[in-house]
Amino acid sequence: MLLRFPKASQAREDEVTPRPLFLSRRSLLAGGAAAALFPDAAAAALQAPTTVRPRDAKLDEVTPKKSATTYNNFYEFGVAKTDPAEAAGALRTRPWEVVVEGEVAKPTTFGIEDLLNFPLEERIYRLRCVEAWSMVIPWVGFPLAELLKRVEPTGAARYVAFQTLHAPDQMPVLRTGFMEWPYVEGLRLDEAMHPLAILAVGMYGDVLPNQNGAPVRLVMPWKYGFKSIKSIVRIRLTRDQPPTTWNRMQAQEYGFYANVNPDVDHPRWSQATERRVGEFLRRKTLPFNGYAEEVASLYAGMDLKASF
Ligand SMILES: Nc1nc2c(c(=O)[nH]1)N[C@H]1C(S)=C(S)[C@@H](COP(=O)(O)O)O[C@H]1N2
Ligand SMILES: [Mo]
Repeated sequence: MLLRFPKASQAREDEVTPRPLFLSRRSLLAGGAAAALFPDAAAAALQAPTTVRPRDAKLDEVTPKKSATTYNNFYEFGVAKTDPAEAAGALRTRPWEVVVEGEVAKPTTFGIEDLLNFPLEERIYRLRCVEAWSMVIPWVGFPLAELLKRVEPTGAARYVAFQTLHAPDQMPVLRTGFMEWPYVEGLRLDEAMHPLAILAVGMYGDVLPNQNGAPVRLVMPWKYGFKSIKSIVRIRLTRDQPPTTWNRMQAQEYGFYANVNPDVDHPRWSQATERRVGEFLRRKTLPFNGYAEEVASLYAGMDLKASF
């Protein structure tokens, strides 16, 4: 299940059908669980243990891949949950570049091949949508901090702005005038640098399906799903808080922070519980989606009801 993606040098130009390569084994699971899951892990293939151990991995069953790839929000391809799986085949994910610019000493354009060469890890995270459903997904990616360190943020950088591809020829909803495009998101720089924040290039041991945000997306496990912007082409470090798509549309309903918080209801529904996709009984929603121990200190002294 653990994998490494093909290095750029190993991938053929015409390789449109992605294939997983099982070159190295690495896990953020607790040692015991990792050993149980990967009993045959060759010691030589194990990389340095990491200190980040999301605690939920053992508690939550991974959502079936079929559900995670057919029940999606990717409004560029339609508003129904099944639209992205049906329409995102039109998205061209090669060639692909991510421009990283703004308040940085070294503005850099990363090709998708460069991103696949970051040390990839598997991380099993909950994704909690603001619509009160959730999934548990084994992502493959690397800490966003690793990318940001490469470009050397200046002392003036306080926020990070993200932008999705804007391609009306490939994204049918962009031709309708419904919503303002491209989809944009933003984080405070310290949130972006947190070790739980990752850029994902894969899931379930394979590259990302288009409908899940190929070829590279953000995953912010302690925030509502809409912060986890898909198919990223631009990352800009800024002095001022950047606009975000859902906040711009409906500021009373969607804040800039969007931390999962069972105590702050959405104006039109409760956020206290959630339905795990594939289950009937609702579960209690946890503060920061269960990652409070890791991230709550980022918000010390803030009124989370006001800054929702
Ligand atoms: N570009 C873009 N990114 C997006 C969205 C979107 O519509 N467009 N939807 C968001 C929402 S609301 C959620 S819940 C997650 C869903 O991710 P998934 O479909 O891969 O589970 O993606 C987020 N990222
Ligand atoms: Mo969402």
